[in-house]
Amino acid sequence: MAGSKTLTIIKPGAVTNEYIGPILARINEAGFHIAAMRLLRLNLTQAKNFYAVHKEKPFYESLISFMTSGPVVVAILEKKDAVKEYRKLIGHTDPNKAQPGTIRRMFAESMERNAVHGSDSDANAEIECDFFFSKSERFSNFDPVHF
Ligand code: IDP
Ligand code: MG
Repeated sequence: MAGSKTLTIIKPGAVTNEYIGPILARINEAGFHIAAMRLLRLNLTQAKNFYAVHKEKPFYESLISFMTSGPVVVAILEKKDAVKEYRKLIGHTDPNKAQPGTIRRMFAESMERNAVHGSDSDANAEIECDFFFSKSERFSNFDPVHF
């Protein structure tokens, strides 16, 4: 269903700090359904492809190095208006500017090490979900045939 899903990554740092559980709790409390999930370590090619849009930015090399530094959790989250609702839940890219109670405000270490990724548009959510998950790995609440 269009507009109902987003991709999140619990980034290295948050995983290392044992924040997987607390972050998933916030996600569930906010009414998101976890439709797919995996723990993995991004290789260099995957990280560069995922963040290709930022390749001219001064922080790109450092971001790639950080994102490949350890395991991450990737997940597809479902809710009405998922992209917008999840961006609201995670807060501003810079944790110092994120509202109290947001995931980044609670769990980020810095602008780069900001705990989680969230897709920024429905089109990118589609691309990013396809980047990590095949159809058979998804268990959508909007497609209850899986249950
Ligand atoms: P977003 O994750 O809030 O969508 P983007 O601008 O798409 O923010 O940036 C992607 C990621 O790159 C951020 O989540 C953060 O990890 C990192 N990043 C963005 N801007 C900076 C910066 O100015 N310094 C260091 N890292 C940054
Ligand atoms: Mg972004």
